[in-house]
Amino acid sequence: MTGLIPKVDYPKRKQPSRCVTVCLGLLCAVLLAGNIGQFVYYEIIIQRTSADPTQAGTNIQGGQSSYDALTAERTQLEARLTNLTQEKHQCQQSYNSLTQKYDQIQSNHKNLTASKDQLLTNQGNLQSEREELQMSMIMLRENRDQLQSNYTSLKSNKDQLQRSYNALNVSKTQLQISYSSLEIDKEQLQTSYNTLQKENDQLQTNSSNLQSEKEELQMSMIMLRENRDQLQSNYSSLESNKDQLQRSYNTMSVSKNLLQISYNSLWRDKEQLQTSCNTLKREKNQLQTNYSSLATDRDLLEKRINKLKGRPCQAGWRKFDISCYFVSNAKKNWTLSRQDCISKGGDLVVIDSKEEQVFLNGILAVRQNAWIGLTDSLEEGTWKWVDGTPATQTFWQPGQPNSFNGNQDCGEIVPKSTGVGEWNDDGCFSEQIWICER
Ligand SMILES: [Ca+2]
Ligand SMILES: [Ca+2]
Ligand SMILES: [Ca+2]
Repeated sequence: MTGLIPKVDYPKRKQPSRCVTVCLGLLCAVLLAGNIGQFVYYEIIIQRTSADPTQAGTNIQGGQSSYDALTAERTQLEARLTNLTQEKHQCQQSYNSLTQKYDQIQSNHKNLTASKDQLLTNQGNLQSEREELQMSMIMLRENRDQLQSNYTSLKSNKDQLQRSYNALNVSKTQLQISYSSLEIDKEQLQTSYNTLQKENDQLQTNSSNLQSEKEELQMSMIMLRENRDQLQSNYSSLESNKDQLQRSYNTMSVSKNLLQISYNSLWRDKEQLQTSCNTLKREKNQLQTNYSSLATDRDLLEKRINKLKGRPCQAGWRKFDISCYFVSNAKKNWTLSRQDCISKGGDLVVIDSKEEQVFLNGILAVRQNAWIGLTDSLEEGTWKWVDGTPATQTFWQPGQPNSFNGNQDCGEIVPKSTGVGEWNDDGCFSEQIWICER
């Protein structure tokens, strides 16, 4: 691994730049010392000249030439100073440039140092990997040796198997021949087996059919036995029924004779009923004739009623519906009152409707009780009108008729200022007004 990255001698690589820097520094110091020396020299000369004016006259000529020489020398020195200044500027520029390069190199050095550290780390890792790989290689070599020995063993086994295979191949050929022979035998046996299978199926079918026939026969036998038992019981039942029927026949014979007698009786009744029916038919025809006659009479009566309704009453009589009414002024007992009405062609009033009751109540004054044609003299408690009809619609006072003292058999009307008026039973001998109707 050391060959992959070449080693760099950084201290050696830094040496040229250091030398250049030192040289430039020394050059600058020399130039500065020259300038200082020249300045000192001129100061001393000027002081000597001003301090000794006597010698000056003598030395003016020599001094003028020295001055010229010094001026020329000064000019040369100034030219050299200018050159040196320019060189110093150039050196300064070079120094700056070198300083920049130095900084650049310094940063590169830092980067390279970091890279080196990284590479060293990588080298360490790679060394450990190499060691692992070496361990693996050792193990692989051991495995290879093991496999080599296994291979040798397998090779010997393979040779042995090859020999066995050859022997088996020979056996296989023999077995192939035997298999072909057995195949032929098997086909023959298969044919025989199929034939036997068909025969077996046929026999199986026959056996099933016979089994079902056997079961059907057994069922038939059981049913026949049951039928026999049923017939046996039916026979016994019929035997008893026959005896019962014989007894019933005897009874029926007696009943038949009785019925014959009843039939004869009924026949006679039927003939009588036929006669009655004929009679009733004749009566019906008669009633029909009567009905027709009554209808004719009804029509005649309606005509007469209409005629009566239009008939005027005599003087002193009042008209209501088809009747005329007479109210007496005199007072008599019930019997004499009735005789008076009969003598006038009518009878005591028969009240046969509420309207008639209202009319009579209206023509009488209050407390003016009057006889009407009502009596129970023929049978106590049975009130009848003078025309013989029973009193159906009545207007009795509460508690009446009471047949007071057992001697009240004649009816009177008791007029009222409100309502329709009431009736009371009174003694027939009492004398009071009466009302006739005709
Ligand atoms: Ca009447
Ligand atoms: Ca009475
Ligand atoms: Ca009474």
